[in-house]
Amino acid sequence: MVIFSQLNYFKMAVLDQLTSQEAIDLENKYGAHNYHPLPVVLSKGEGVHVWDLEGKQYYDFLSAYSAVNQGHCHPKIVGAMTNQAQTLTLTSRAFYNDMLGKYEKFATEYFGFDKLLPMNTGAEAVETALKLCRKWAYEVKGIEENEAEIIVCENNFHGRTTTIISFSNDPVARKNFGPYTKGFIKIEYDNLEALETALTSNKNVAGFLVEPIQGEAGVYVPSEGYLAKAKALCEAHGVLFIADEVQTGIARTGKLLAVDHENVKPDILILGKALSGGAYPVSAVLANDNVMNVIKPGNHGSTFGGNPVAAAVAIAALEVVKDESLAENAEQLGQLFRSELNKYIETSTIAKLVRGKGLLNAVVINDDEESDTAWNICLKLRDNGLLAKPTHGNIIRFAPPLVMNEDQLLDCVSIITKTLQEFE
Ligand code: IF1
Repeated sequence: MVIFSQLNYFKMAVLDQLTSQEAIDLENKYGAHNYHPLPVVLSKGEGVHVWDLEGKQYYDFLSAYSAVNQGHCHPKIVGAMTNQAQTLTLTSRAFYNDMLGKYEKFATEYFGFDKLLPMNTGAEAVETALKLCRKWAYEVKGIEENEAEIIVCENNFHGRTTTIISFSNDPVARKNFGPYTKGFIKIEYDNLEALETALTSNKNVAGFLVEPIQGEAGVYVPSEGYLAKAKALCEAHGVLFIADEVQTGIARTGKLLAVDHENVKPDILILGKALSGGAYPVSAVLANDNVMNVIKPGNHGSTFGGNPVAAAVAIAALEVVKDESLAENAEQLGQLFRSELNKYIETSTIAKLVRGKGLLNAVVINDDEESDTAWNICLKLRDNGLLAKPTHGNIIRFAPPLVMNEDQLLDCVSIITKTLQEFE
């Protein structure tokens, strides 16, 4: 056995380049099986393209779940990261560093808030927002301690921590992870009556946490005016409106933030993913002083939160969004994408509808949730040079990097429609 494993190791050492199958086998053998990836092994990314180990090129139509909005390995972002990484990577918040204050000033002015609390992952930022909302409820609103309730929506996705899955209704994400955190009221998404009822029948409501578009649920765009009316209801009841823009933010939906489509100003804004352009884990919670100032030294923190590399990367990533007009591009190309797909859907038996905003879209496949049709379509899309993945069952999310141009988009529409044609 020893000989075999040494030989095997030697073989691997000699093979500085793995085959895709070898890479998959390594993950299956040595990695936890907490994902079921599409069978493709990526080894290079640039702009809207990724390449597998055998050198095949693909259009990336997932963008790492909307983290790579600025395109893979954007030179300005990678340059900022490389430069900072060779200067000072991490100080912890035990000391000041010369990058964090600059980033906080830049980002609070960029999004229009008084303060920013820096974290690393989206889930950490959501957890931070929940803690902030609760503390504000006890110390400013005057709710009795440990009695605060936060309203959330059915079919939400806000991350994978124990508290966050406590208010998920996805059994796969939730089962056997109990006991669950209390203090959450679930209501139907895009239902203002349900929100009003929850606000009027519970005296301890502290906040309303909502995705401006429900991404993982299948790119559910709420009715026109929902966000604005929901914010108004929260205001009327002295409840914080908390927008989770981890997936919908940073120009993805055709505006800088998805809430901008309705000119809604959240009381707490949660950002992640493309805040770094996918180069480095960077997330953030933004709020005005009346909320953020309840946080005192020692209340909250993180080893890597606000580190110099994250600060440098986030500034560059946000500059790229404006310099390259990514929101405007997402708006235009998104309209083109949906209008082209709708032409195909008119006569299709396999594709039921396309929905979305900007370049966050999904196509609903005409088959039931349990079928593997959407998965098989994604396998064929992969063979035809485009990578996408179903969200739930029969819904395929299409979310390319926002740096795509019109010719590339039309090329992708052609790949998608030709692939769907094979399933008619
Ligand atoms: C997975 C999708 C899932 C998010 C929103 C917070 C977070 C996410 C609106 C947490 C993360 C990722 C997580 C990843 C798959 C992907 C995802 F919707 F984007 F497709 F799962 F629903 N708020 N979404 O979408 O951010 O901690 O991951 O940085 O967990 O499988 P994170």
